[in-house]
Amino acid sequence: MGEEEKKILFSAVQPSGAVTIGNYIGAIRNFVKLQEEYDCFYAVADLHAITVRQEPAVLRKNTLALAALFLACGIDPEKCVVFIQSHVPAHCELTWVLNTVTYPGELSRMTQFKDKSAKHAENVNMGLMDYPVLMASDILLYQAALVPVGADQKQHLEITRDLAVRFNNRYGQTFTVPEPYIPKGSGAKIMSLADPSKKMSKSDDNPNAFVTMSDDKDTIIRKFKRAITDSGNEVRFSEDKPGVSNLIAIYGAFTGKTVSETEKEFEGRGYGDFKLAVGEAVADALAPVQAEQARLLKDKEYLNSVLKRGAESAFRAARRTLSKVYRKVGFYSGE
Ligand code: AQP
Repeated sequence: MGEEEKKILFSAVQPSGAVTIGNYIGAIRNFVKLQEEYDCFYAVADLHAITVRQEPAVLRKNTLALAALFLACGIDPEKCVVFIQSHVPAHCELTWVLNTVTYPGELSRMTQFKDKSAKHAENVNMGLMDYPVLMASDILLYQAALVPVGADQKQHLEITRDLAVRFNNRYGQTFTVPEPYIPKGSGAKIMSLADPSKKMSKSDDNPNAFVTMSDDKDTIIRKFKRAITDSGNEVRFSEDKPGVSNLIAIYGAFTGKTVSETEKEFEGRGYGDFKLAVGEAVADALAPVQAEQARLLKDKEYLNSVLKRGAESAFRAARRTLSKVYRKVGFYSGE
């Protein structure tokens, strides 16, 4: 009795490849921090992943690996609801209804749609365009007040808010209008190691552009050694040094050091030393996570039980919102 009700939080990651340290810094590590304060729903977004062509066997493998990674990073399934998006049909059901209050123009304007359409010109499908409506459904189904995401997803959060307000205005108060939780400073958008003007993405064709959460130490160090840096040799965070600034942000995320602490540590030591130190810091931080993920992946029975329990809890919460939506739009319930 008397315990204050916690606010609800939702977020998800697509199993569209091996998860990168960008996904971790921008999103997953905040999932862990926020689990004490909020009632959290964390999903493996497999429905989103197929908006780009996936190899079915690889998608299945990546899905379980991502669920295990959530737990290995410290998401506690006793505190949070961890589930696979396609296990809860309400995500697709609400998407259909929200599609009827969404305009094609607002979807075709989305940066991610434009980028991915250009990149996958042979497969510009309706799902790719409708991605933000499915994402709005994910969030609104759980009445989430907060959504931790990287800066690249800000535009999709805005459309989610627009759709919630539009639906509420048309049919009466139904959805909580969510706020984004975007990490402050440079961690909100980790850039590609091969081209610091582009964000780091797990589906980048160049494997040297990203470091995955499962790369081994040698690979990590090699990738950082090859990372594109800027002219000069001074380790300093500034707009005209996007490559080095990105490495400073990554180093800070894994060591807890501030920008000025890092600049001081590497004063007069040059890029070579710094890149090696970043690689070592990242590899050392990832080693225990990788070991725990591997242990979990061997215990499929446990993982399946967590995901089954998660899907059941998510289903119950989602069903409440979906029933309300169906009533509001005038669907006959048969009761
Ligand atoms: N480079 C990044 N820096 C900070 N945050 C990032 N995120 C993604 N890339 C970065 C955040 O990670 C969360 C999960 O992302 P997602 O898998 O749902 O989709 P995405 O944003 O499209 O991520 P990717 O890695 O670029 O995947 P692909 O290549 O498949 O499209 C989100 O909160 C995102 O902001």
